[in-house]
Amino acid sequence: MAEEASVLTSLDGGLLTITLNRPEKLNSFNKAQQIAFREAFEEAERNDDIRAVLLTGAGRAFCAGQDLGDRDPRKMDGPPDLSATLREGYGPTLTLIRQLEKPVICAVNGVAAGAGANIALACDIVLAAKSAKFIQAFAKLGLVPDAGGSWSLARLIGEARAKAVAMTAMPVSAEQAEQWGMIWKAIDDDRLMDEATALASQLAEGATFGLGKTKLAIQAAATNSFIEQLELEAQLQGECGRSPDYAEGVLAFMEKRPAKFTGKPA
Ligand code: LHQ
Repeated sequence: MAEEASVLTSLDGGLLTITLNRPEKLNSFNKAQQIAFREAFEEAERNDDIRAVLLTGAGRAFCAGQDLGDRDPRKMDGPPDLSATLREGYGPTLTLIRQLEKPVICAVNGVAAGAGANIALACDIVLAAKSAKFIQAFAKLGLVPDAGGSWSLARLIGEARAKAVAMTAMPVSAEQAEQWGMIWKAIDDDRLMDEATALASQLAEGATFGLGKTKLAIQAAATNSFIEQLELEAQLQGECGRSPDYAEGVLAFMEKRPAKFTGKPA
């Protein structure tokens, strides 16, 4: 029997749903899953019909990070090259997620540990089931937070909390994560997928060009000065102003009807 795909994708309207699918290993990443995961985001970037992405996990977990079964020191000749795993494996996919000019929504359906937690935090809008937990498991392994975690945590929850959760590996509940501003919303478990799908579908029908530029602008604010950001806004707004969705948005307002966006660029 053919092995089941470790990453499932489905396209419904403009929404691409990506599901991590190794539930018996809590969707932890082996090499094949890492590659399939990257390919799913490459498709999201390449295919103009895709206007938003919803990322989630199969089974009771979102993702337990790296598959530690692949790192068993008893089965290895020497220490692994973790720099290579990050540079060649996780890094390019995380870069794709951050640079993709389309909204990426994450529905954290259960525990998110190690790289799994930080992949979630790299997404644009994160919803989590109230039973889900975020665990910076790295401290238990003698590692630093990776998959962008040291960056995301420091920016989202500030240095004091970031250092504490990273050094203690304490599980952070979804509700705590919401209160800290680490995620957008904690949602009752049985409502998570309906709410996440509704939000992602709504965004997939939005003014994709403008939403993509909104994402880039907000991300750039982390390193730009206020003055630089004003200039970036002027430049991006110039591009948005030439997009068909801007004309449609204004027309729809004047005609007192809902806008019908195409997501097409200027
Ligand atoms: C697992 C895993 C797992 C394999 C659960 N691997 N099987 C990046 C680049 C390069 C290298 C190194 O690292 C990184 C980034 C990283 O992600 S490092 C961090 C790696 N992840 C962890 O340290 C988390 C390890 N897992 C856990 O701490 C727990 O499993 C959590 C807290 C996630 C869930 O706990 P429970 O709900 O109690 O479930 P469990 O522990 O019983 O796990 C269920 C099964 O899943 C079990 O298998 P089994 O055959 O015994 O039923 C686990 O062995 C397996 N599993 N995580 N990462």
